[in-house]
Amino acid sequence: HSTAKPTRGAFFLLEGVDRCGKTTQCQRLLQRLLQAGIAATAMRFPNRTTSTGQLIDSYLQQTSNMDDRAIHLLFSANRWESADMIVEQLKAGTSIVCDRYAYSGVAFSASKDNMDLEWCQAPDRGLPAPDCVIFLDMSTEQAEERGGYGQERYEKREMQQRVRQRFQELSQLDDGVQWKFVNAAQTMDQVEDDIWSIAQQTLEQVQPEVRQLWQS
Ligand code: NYM
Repeated sequence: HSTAKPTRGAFFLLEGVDRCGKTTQCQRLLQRLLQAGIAATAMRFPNRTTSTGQLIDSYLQQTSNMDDRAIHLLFSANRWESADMIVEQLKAGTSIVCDRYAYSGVAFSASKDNMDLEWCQAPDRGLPAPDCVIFLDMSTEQAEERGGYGQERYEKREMQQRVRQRFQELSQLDDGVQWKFVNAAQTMDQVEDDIWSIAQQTLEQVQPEVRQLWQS
């Protein structure tokens, strides 16, 4: 056994329903990693800064409409644009803290009528796979107690309930990606500590190869 540092960075993915505190916790995890001397960077999807991201942003803000399949594929393209960069960062030893990814892509799209889960998974197959999914779990009621939803598309109770259900289904896929459930209704400090211990375990278990998502 050796005490050698992992050969690459770890890919931490935080997922959850809207208003679960994901964005705050991504910042906190990034800080903890940096303070521990671990090279790390933050990422979020959708990345609204690219040209696909701008189309997505206007769809979410309801200033444009799009076919359900077209917007789904755009969300996926928005991730593929970063795929090479993700692998390069990990191989260079930089860990990634990512706010949403393909699981959000499937959970939201597959919560719409006539959108099949497997159809939704297909375009994201082969993306760089995360080393763990840290799921910030919270009931729809608890999320709503946090001051209600915003003005964006999908920020409605019925949709959020379906999305949570879809996330549950995705967590049970035998896709080789470990899911860790964190009770997001705790205080911010408690949630941060839970995430930090998961992150430390994950760092110890990182395998040299970056795996491909949903590839048999
Ligand atoms: N969303 C996010 C999707 O519908 N598909 C995706 O692939 C991703 C990454 O966009 N309600 C939804 C979930 C959110 C919304 O996310 C914007 P955020 O984290 O609020 O910027």
